[in-house]
Amino acid sequence: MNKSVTVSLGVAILLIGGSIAYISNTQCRGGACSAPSVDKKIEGIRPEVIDGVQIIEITAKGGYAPRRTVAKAGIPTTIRVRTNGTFDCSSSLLIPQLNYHKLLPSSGVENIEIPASDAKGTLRGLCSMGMYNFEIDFE
Ligand SMILES: [Cu+2]
Repeated sequence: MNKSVTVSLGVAILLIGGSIAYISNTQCRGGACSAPSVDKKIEGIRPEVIDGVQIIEITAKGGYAPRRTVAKAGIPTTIRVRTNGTFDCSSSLLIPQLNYHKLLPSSGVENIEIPASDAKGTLRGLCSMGMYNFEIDFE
């Protein structure tokens, strides 16, 4: 084996080894791909309270995110639903417990005010067809 063959063999081994390490780092493990783990991170964030009003942010586009929010019970709350190029049925939002039903604009912000007395238990929102939903747990 001459010198240049040995060097290129070494480079090839390094490249193969590197790409195997790269692939195993980016692979989904146990069916958990990057998207659900991002959702879990968002779920962990407590809603912000501004001037005594709790703001719960929900994004509506191809479903609702985060799917579950843990909020504080018994304080005035605003559910802020954002659409951004939302042309699927998640823009047709229903919150049965609040008798709320509205067709949201494809892009915009909708504030749904909830009095302190209604900020309790579990509040469920869903699209008008019932395929997508989200849940707010007041604790
Ligand atoms: Cu739907």
